[in-house]
Amino acid sequence: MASALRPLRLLLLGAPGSGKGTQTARLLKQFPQIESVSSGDLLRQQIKAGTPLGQKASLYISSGKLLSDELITKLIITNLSNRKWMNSSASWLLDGFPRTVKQAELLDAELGRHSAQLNLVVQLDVPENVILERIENRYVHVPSGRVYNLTYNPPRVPGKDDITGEPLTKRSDDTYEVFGKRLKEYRRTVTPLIDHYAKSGILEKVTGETSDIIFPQLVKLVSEKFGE
Ligand code: G5P
Ligand code: MG
Repeated sequence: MASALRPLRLLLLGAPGSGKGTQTARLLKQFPQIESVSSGDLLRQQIKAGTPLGQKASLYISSGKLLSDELITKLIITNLSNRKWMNSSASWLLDGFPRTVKQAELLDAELGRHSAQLNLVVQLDVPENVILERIENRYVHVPSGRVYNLTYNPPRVPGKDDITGEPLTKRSDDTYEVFGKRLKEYRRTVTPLIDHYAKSGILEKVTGETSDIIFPQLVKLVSEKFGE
């Protein structure tokens, strides 16, 4: 059932494959007034469009490395400004950005100028052995960011997006080798980032082996803190 909300500015953070995109889609369905931005989706759209940024991003993504803090922060802040999210009582969530302390500081400074600081950060805590099994079976619809898994949430028609019927693709970074590098990057960056948000008192953690276990915990957090 859809629910009303006070303005929510949420960051979902978690390891590659922990279910950030999956939880985002479910939250948007549950709370239709929330909108979302995924840094990875924005980059994949740039790659698909063949822009100069996309060409650069492609090299980083396919090798499992993070883009520079300055570049990704500029992309996201421009996106937030274009949507006028910082100057309104909009409710929104970020998936995959910030993921370094430097990115968090740059974002804090920008949001602070608009009195629109993040007011909730949720860490999705999913065991790594569970995550590894998911990636081989992932397919995505790049224009929308919709994500499928051949066993967990398969498309209704094999190889096609449920809504548009357009073809699904594999991500270039969903190979065993690159996924290992992405996990390593996550382990390297996550602790300082968690410390950063713990200090501001807005950090929560939800734990579980499946997205079905995690989702009700997320809904509870959002409803308790922001429900009307
Ligand atoms: P992304 O795109 O941000 P990651 O690595 O952070 O990529 P990813 O892989 O997109 O995160 P996710 O969104 O957390 O994972 O997970 P998901 O897609 O929802 O779920 C994974 C799979 O599991 C799906 O197939 C889903 O259907 C399935 N699934 C979900 N729940 C369950 C379940 O309960 N059971 C089962 N069996 N399956 C399930 O970033 C990509 C790259 O972009 C650059 C970097 O190069 C990065 O590596 N980038 C940045 N660089 C610098 N700074 C930033 N802020 C950057 N952001 C992106
Ligand atoms: Mg994702």
